[in-house]
Amino acid sequence: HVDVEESAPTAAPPEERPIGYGRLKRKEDPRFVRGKGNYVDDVLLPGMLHGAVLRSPFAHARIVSIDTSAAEAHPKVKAVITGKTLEGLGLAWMPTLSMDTQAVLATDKVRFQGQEVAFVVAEDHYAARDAVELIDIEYEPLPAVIDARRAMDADAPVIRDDKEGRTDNHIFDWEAGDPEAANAVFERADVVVRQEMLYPRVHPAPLETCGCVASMDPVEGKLTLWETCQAPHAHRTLVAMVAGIPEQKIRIVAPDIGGGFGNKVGIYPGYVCAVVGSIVTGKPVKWMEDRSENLMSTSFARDYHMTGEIAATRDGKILGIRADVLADHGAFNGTAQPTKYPAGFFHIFTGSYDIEAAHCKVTGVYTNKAPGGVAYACSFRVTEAVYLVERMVDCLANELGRDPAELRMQNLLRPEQFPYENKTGWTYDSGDYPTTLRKAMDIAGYEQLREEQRRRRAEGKPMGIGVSFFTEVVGAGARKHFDILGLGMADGCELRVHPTGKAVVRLSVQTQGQGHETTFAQIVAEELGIPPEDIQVVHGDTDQTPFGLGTYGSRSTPVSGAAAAVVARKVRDKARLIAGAMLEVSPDDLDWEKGRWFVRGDPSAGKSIQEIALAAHGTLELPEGVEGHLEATTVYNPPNLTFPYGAYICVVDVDPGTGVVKVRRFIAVDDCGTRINPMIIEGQVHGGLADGVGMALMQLIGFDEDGNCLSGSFMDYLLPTALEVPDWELGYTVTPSPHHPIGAKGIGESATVGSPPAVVNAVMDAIGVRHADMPLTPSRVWHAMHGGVGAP
Ligand code: MCN
Ligand code: CUM
Repeated sequence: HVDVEESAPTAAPPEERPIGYGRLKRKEDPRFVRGKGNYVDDVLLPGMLHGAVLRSPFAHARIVSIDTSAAEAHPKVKAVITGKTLEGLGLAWMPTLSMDTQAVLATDKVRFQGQEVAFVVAEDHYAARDAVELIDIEYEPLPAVIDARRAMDADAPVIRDDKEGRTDNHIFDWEAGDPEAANAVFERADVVVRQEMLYPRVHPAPLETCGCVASMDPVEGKLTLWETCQAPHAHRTLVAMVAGIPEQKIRIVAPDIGGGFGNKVGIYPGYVCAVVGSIVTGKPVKWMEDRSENLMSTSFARDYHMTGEIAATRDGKILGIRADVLADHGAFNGTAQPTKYPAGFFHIFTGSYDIEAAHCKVTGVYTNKAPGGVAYACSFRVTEAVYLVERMVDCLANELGRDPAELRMQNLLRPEQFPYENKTGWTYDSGDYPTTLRKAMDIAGYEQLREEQRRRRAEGKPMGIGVSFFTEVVGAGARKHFDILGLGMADGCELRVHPTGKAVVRLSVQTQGQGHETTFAQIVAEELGIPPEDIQVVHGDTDQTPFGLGTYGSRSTPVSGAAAAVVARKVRDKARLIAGAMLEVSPDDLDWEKGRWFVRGDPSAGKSIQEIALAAHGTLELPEGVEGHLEATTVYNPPNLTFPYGAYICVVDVDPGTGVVKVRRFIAVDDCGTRINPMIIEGQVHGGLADGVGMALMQLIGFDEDGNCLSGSFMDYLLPTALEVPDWELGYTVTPSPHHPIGAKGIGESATVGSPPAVVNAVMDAIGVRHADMPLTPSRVWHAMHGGVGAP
């Protein structure tokens, strides 16, 4: 049953009409709302054992000795695995997504608090946890590097002394743009504003933590690995390379995923240990981390120390932007990003503005903190880039005494400049920025808000209005330029239409809550005219789906969504040939209307896609060169990325006595090109806006000076609830991507990327301070108001 919401904008002009039934209710939700989801922790296999990880209490320490005898003597323990065990198998270290190495279980030193040191396999989860406590380890504590700004000091302890010849904590230097051109515009600018800012370490914190079930079939030599995973095919190849198991003997299954947000892109030591545990015991082994393990040891996000500089003329024309960044990558460089780009896509930091020159420089360093990075709905560091430029534009507005919305309007790229080549090598595909900003200002009632602000100020009530305008870059490949560990970012897709006209589409991407089972059916439905409920979407199982690099960087719609449209068009073309044979006319004389081919000039003579599917499997004599059945495959290699954008306005009230920030209103106008399912898009935006409020006001993975993680639970790491967020006020514009088959751009991370600067800009506007770092907790805001931390 197709359930189309009343409010579906069916009367909208064609370019705004959503794809394949628009606001279709999510096909996956009945199982979720009835408690029938199938998550990794729901996987139960006969004879299954349970693993638990022993973790380091120190941020930096030498391992003197490990005594596992008491744990091994525990009656329910089946195996105790240490770094030594793994060394024997050549598995003590594994490659990271950045071509670095990471300890699976520590052998020489521990390098962050929470690092994996030993793995116990036992009959049940509780016994495994108990036995972990019985392992006796002697550590020799070492001084730790916690502040990235100290990492390159001459006397800083060398963290990665496992690497031959290493004498410091430097990882990489990387730059983009033209330094000379940037210097030239900065020299002739009337105004230069410089600001240091930190995008603090935060965590994606999905509700479902990470884990796996590893089952090695000793007879077939086949490994089945159920994993919380955003990229099953990439994981399979990696497992094959790391463990030396032939790739065809590995099956990765990502069942229902309870949120990923980037946390489930990489491979964690626990997965490798579970595989080894299964090989050693001959039984399936489940490992599921708890909340503290998730927050303390899995892929964090951000941790960028940035210095921004913006140059402008006195009348507010922005000429250039520069950035100097120190990137804290933790103890192992495990960030996920294309090989060419160690700072991800940070070089989109020129934002949405028509400028003359730009230059950025990023230095990566090791610290004694958990590895990972890039995660948390960031589009490969676009979060940091957008935060930098949108804070800098506000700093400039502050310096010039200009209204921040008006200053943005003056500098935004104009529609006729697209496709626009920016100063760091990106080609923005399409956009009409002023219309989008204008729309957000209209929804907000911007002029009235400024009026109200003046009134309230006079009464001693600080109110702030924060604006941000962001341009994202999502949808990597092309495979020539974008890869993970050498695997190019192209995605396969397979579509079969069965004899009764029902279809199955197989994807290489992996939903973690984004609704792919619905929206990908809608894409195929739009192209073939088969109703979405007749189209089954298969994903998350490498035995059943074509190769592709998975879901992150909001690439599913730009890449895999394009593949789904292309494969459906291939099926449609084949259906045309078969319809010609059925109607005994030349295929050239057929026209398509949604769901059927008909004879040009005689619409009554036609064949529906369902009739054609049956004939394709039947006894009909097929034309020369046409194979039977109705199916197709494709691999989509995008010619460019897509550049979604948006204008956000945040209204806050600040309690002058306590520094508590109340987000009163939040207006978000997004443009993700052609909209497939507006309801799902709104859900993605709602989630991302909540993330943004969380990061701006309350989230921080903090450490004390010894490297103890201070944010290991939801008591300390705060997720915003319905109480902390307003009713979101959304709008949209539609500027299709010119190169995408249906004109769609990504949306999954737009709001997380665009909203933090809007909130921070609003708070700074309220308290009249140029800059204070996130999270803007009450104490930080209070101190900033009273000339303390973060005052100009
Ligand atoms: N969509 C649409 N029309 C468009 C664009 C997208 O209807 N023009 C739909 C898509 O078809 C898809 C959803 O919106 O159902 C998100 O699509 P897309 O922007 O392509 O992003 P991905 O599917 O690749 O999702 C990844 C992105 C990332 S990288 C993070 S991080 C994040 C995010 O999605 N993690 C999430 N949103 C999340 N939402 C949930 N519920 N859970 C997560 O873990
Ligand atoms: Cu950067 S988090 Mo998402 O790209 O999986």
